[in-house]
Amino acid sequence: MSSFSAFLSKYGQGSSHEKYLSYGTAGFRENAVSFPLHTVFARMGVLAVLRSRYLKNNRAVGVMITASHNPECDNGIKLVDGDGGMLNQSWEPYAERLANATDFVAAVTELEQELGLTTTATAAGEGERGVVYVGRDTRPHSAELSECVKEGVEAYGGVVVDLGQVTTPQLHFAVKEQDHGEYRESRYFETLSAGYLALRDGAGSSGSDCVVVDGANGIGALAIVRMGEVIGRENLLLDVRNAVGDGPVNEGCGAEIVQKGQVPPCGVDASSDANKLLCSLDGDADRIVFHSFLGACAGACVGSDSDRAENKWILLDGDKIGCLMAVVLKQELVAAQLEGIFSLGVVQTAYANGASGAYLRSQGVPIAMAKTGVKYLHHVAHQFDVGVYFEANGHGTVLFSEAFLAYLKENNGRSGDTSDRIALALRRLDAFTKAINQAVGDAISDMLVVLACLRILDMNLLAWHAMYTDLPSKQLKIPVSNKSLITCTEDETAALTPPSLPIALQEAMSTTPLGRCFVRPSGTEDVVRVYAEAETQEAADALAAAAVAAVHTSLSSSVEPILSRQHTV
Ligand code: 16G
Ligand code: MG
Repeated sequence: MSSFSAFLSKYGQGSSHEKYLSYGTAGFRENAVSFPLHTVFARMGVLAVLRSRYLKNNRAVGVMITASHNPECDNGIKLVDGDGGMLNQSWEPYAERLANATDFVAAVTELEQELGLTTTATAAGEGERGVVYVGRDTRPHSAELSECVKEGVEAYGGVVVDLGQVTTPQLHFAVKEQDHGEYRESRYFETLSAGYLALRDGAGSSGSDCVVVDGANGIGALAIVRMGEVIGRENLLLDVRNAVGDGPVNEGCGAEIVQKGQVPPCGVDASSDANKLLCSLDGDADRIVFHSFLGACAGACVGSDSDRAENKWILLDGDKIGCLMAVVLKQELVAAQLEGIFSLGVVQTAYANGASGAYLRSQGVPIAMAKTGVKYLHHVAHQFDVGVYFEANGHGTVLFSEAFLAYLKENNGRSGDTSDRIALALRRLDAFTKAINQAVGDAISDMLVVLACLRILDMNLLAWHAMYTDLPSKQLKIPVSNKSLITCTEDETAALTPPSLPIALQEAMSTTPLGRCFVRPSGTEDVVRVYAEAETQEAADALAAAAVAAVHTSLSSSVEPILSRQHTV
């Protein structure tokens, strides 16, 4: 589409929907069948051009078409900022304004003026036009919706770089790496695979790492096969289940149901897959959890004989991944004699199992807390030179400070007075920075780093699982009409309102051994989420039930005055 007026006649000036769309934790997300997403997506193309033009040197930004772990009927949009991270939060209201505008031209003009972008993009010279990288997942409606975004970009004078079907982290990586020149799809695979091979180099046994991958019937299954080819079967043996076309995205499989539901995905088998390392990605491959069926085993085992006889299923979630990476990073920082010079810390959310926090403290690793949502953890992780962040649901990565990266660049490979162990530690730390996707949490990158970390520690999956034992936990959601009545402290560990709620929750916890619970309004659905953990599963279930009751009671008492006022009018 060449002109802005043609764009307007196609998509209209006014709002295409009645519901006010909010920019949730990770962008807009709706049912793609019943909600008119086309106009919203086209408008986000315009917003992306504005963002790129606003950034220095016309830095490219990204737009990803995906509804992540949601059912296949949903779709959504995630905006990637010029540094490869998530859209700067100060721009989220602008995205909402354009998505919901009843007079789109007026809204764009107003925004241009507010941002000081007085020349309209269509009249801007070459090099000032704004560049937008567009990626999409494998959902059936994603290709069409990505065309809408591209039309918005081009109609507003921007330049599209179409990445086609990519994982969300591939798009983040491409935007982050744009300084290296023109977009080259293979750069992602080359960088991560080289990092992984360097990280495992010289560690323990040789031979292939073996892993069964649940690709959630989505884009991750395609990208991971490609990564496996680049790495080579002599190093990595992948057995991909739930590939594209095996079923609807995320249906019966993928990280969401595995972690939240604490059940294995379809496509794996308790007896024929026993003792294998299994992992599940989500629909856009920006998170991962590991799992396994315990079976009869020859060497050291965890779990009782009866657990193994029953092929008991175990889950290694984001907390376990974060702990594993933190342990390796701490070990190598100590070996490189850098402990105390560069800081290391782990960022968790209220969902982190209490046992993982206790384990990290026992290892002398500081913990910082953040609100749920990648953008919040990412921000907090920057306070460390080596900042590991993971949500229990499997979103996470490691960030390294500029000072730390500069130190590695200067010292890695330096010979002379460096002992072998110092040199090895520097090599490993350097390889870690390449194998991990520092733009955003990345299921494929995280999987490679986990495999290399297990090698470095000479640990099998059972020893990893035995690092600490999770406290039994329970998660529930309560559909509510006004979730905003529930408010929490900044790190979401305690409720603030309605006023009776924190008191009731505190009371329930005080009578539960090792009991901890919290409630929070979801950032992605119209529900209040409940988390409870305790010494036993029964106690965790009971605590969760008590928290649900406390939410209902506090909400009904908080709406009572309004109802009674209405009655008296
Ligand atoms: C989004 C977030 C995830 C968070 C989840 C919480 C990103 C990329 N994803 O999926 O980090 O855990 O929302 O959802 O930021 P909730 O607010 O509905 O519980
Ligand atoms: Mg996702």
